[in-house]
Amino acid sequence: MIHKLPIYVSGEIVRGFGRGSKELGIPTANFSLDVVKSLPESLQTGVYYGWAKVNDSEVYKMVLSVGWNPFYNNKEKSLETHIMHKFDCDLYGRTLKICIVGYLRPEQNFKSLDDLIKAIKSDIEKATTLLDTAENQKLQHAPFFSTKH
Ligand code: ADP
Ligand code: RBF
Ligand code: MG
Repeated sequence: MIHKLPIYVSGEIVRGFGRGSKELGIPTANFSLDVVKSLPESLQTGVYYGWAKVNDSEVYKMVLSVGWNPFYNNKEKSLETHIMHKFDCDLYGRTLKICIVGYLRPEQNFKSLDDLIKAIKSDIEKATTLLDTAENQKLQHAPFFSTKH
């Protein structure tokens, strides 16, 4: 069964393998394993889109990967958010709040790093458009983003 969306998740941004920015040119803010384990089991792995806020920033568009990154064959399940905003510094230790709005596709393996990057760029384009609908815009203003926790 597919979990009903939206889902709201909040937690500290921790260090991952550092591959997002270096290898892909697409940084992803990682949540700790505790946060990953607190997700409903019915939330299937895959690529999602939604809204994100770091500490007291604005609410930005985001894309999210949930799973084991088949291209890298990770041992631990991860929850990684790429925020569609250019930040001037790194965000480790800050609080990330996300609203998971919709599902895009399952996680896949790819023949090359270039194919993985192309797929993520296409996810970002789709998410950018999908988040402009009136229904999805409403979630950008959800009370979740204006409370402290
Ligand atoms: P890690 O493996 O430690 O998660 P990444 O290479 O994936 O490292 O880069 C993610 C880090 O880059 C984030 O934790 C954050 O500090 C920083 N960062 C800068 N801009 C963004 C952005 N637009 N979206 C997500 N993280 C960003
Ligand atoms: N990793 C995969 O192995 N397969 C995927 O299909 C995949 N899709 C992703 C989609 C998005 C929008 C993002 C942000 C990441 C995705 N990743 C995927 C994870 C990617 O491998 C990971 O972010 C980097 O390894 C850096 O940790
Ligand atoms: Mg990352």
